[in-house]
Amino acid sequence: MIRRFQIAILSILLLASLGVEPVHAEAGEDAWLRYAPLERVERAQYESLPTSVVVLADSVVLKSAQEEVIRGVKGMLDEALLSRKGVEARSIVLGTLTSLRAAAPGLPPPPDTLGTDGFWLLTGKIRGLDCLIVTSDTDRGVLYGVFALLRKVARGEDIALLNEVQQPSAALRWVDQWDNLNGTIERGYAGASIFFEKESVRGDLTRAGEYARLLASIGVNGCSINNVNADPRIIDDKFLPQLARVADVFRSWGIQLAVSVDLGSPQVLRSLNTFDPLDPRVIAWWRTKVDKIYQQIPDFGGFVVKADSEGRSGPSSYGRTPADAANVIARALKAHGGVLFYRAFVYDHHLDWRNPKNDRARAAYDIFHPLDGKFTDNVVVQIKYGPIDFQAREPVSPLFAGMRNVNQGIEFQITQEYTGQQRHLCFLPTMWKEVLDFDLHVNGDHTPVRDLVVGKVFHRPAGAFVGVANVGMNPNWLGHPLALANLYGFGRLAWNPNLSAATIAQEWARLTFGDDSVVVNTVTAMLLASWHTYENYTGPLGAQTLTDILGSHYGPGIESSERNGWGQWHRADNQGIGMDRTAATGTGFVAQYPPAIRDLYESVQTTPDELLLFFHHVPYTYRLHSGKTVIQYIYDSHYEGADQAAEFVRQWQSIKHRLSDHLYTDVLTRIDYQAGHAIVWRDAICNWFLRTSGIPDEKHRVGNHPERIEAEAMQLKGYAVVEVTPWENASGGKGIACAKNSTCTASFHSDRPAGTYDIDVQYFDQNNGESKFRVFVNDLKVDEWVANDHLPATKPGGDSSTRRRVSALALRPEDEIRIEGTPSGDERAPLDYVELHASTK
Ligand code: GCW
Repeated sequence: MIRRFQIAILSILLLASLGVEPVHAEAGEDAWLRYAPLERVERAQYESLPTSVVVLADSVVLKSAQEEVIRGVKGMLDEALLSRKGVEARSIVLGTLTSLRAAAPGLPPPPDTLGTDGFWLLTGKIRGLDCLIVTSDTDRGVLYGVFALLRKVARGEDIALLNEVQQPSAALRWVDQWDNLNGTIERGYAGASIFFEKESVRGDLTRAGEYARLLASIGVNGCSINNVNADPRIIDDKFLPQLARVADVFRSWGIQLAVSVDLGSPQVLRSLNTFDPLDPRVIAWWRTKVDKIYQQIPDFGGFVVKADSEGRSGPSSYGRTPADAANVIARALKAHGGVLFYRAFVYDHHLDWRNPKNDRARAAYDIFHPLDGKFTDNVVVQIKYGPIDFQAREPVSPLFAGMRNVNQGIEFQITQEYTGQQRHLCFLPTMWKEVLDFDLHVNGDHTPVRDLVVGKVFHRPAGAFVGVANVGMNPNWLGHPLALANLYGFGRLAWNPNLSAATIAQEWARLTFGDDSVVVNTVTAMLLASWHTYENYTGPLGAQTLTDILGSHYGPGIESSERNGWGQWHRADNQGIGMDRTAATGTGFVAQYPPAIRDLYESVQTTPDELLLFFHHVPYTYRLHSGKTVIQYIYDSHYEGADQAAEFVRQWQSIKHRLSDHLYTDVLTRIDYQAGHAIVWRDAICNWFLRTSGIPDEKHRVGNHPERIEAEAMQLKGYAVVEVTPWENASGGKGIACAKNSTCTASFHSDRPAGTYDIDVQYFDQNNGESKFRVFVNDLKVDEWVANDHLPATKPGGDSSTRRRVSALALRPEDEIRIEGTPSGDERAPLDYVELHASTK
């Protein structure tokens, strides 16, 4: 570490002595707020920028705004702005409209209403001096204006003449964290909680403050900090001072603190023998509790509730409805201006899978639609974008069209639970945009989801965007440097859902990596291709992500969806695949949509291919609109997806010299792994469908791997053959594991012509040991490594399968290739196969 630091310092000194600035793109904890120095040419256009910054009133938020301008201008333009109390010279002026009017009575009114969080950027004269004004009705709006201004500079935009108003589309733009009090995070893939450790709020909340700054920069205004599977202790009286400390670090960034609460709290925390929401003692309990919270946190945002879902307690225990429960708590919050988010993710996870009429997709609508009009106006019903659960492809939830007299919020998942867990590149704004742009045709009108969720269509007082973020202590917040584009994209879409995915990708790449257009364009192209690529190798035609839904939600697990009560069924058998959700013959789910959409999905002919299997059960030989059969599509899309994942590696390699070594290697390691894991996915799904359908791949790829040598077919010393379950998650259904406590070997002789080869060693890297591997060609050691990744697996299978590439080896016929594996703990140096490819180098 120290050595690396010394080298970094030396290279900076060296570059400085040469008068050269380091220009290589970097990422890291500053994320998109790096304020990297602009190139000289671009900097020139900001020469006439004011040299001081004036804040018209005292407030913690305005102070943040002022410090941010100073920080941004220093970083990008190397100018030290002076902070002033009054306008004495050309200045950047920050303040609310009211204070601005007092300072500059002659100022015209803004060209548009600003709303609570909107802002106005304006170049104008104050006391005859040219000023750059950032104003709003609220301090928070000024802060957002400052970030927008700095974004313009970072992107080299002209700011000489500004007169621009921006308002957010939704009043509530929140992120949820699923952090547990012990510091773990449910479905978090980037280290420990930034909020909690050892059953308490962390002593050092520096990261929480930095997170608040990141969130503010994209216009997020609320954050619920604990798991929706809530620990009742979060609102124990003893805990409230700790929550107040988090609220303190959030406050200066305009972020309202919220928490998730367990409906059983009145019973668990105090010896009430009930949590029946309509029991007067329970009503009083919530009121007192909420009052106490507001005594300590006057700007508290509110609560998030997950109830009657996945084993959580809920109103159904007392025959009460979600509205009964929500309203009791919401009324207590209302007195203080707080909001209650009640999640519509309520379903029975013990559904009888034998009954073809049962359908988990129906649950949210069946339960909440009848409650339309029954929630108080500070309740937001928080609806996942699709009717199942954050899958890589789902139709939009019909509930967005089904509740006219209730505030709605849309819930997206920034943390990539079902979309590669930040080990796979998957830029989600592309998917979110499809959801937001989807026209549900309420009353036959143009009613895209983006208008429904913000309350525009049904004239609701509030609307919300919620993103489950799950950032952690990992320096770059989400683990994968490119995954931060998802957090950025969430905030930008919550602010303005009309932005395109391409604009967001490009903006993010530019802010994060600087102004090298080759880097920006390459990264943008990778981001934009990534969701569809992921979908291609993980789940076809709307059959959902074919992952292990009973365990990690990570690698392939095709049958884990079936024959259990969770209801993520795809109903694949040896004749066909898909859920019949039609009104005529299926579960009737389609009838939950407005007529135009119902008709679209009711008919197999008009259902778009990408959702075919979500709505219909069809034979494998069914022909898609493209003319391809379903089975051939499954094969082709998985091969295309894996090929595209390999392409990401080449794209990233093509910009190597423009990136810092650290960034290059960090991302390369991940996308190289992804390319390997995409092959694991491809093979598992293709082989499973080949065996199940009995229909061969027209292109003869599936099941044919002439370049592959199965480990179980090698000469083994100490290694034993093991069956892998499910079988499709290992090549040939088998692997080998070292049965001794010392080193085992697996070897074979090359039967290829003399040449240069890349050797891919496919092995299993479990998280319960750190096996060592060494590769020899004859007696020459050509590679060695330790299997010490932390993949979500304790046994050989689709979650742990990974590969090591040994590049550019000269091989002669009959050369012996030998792999030595030394087990560690329960990880028995397991291997799946080796492939020899003519080298590309
Ligand atoms: O997707 C599922 C997750 C659960 C999560 C649940 C939810 C917090 O697997 O881990 O619980 O959704 O959204 O409540």
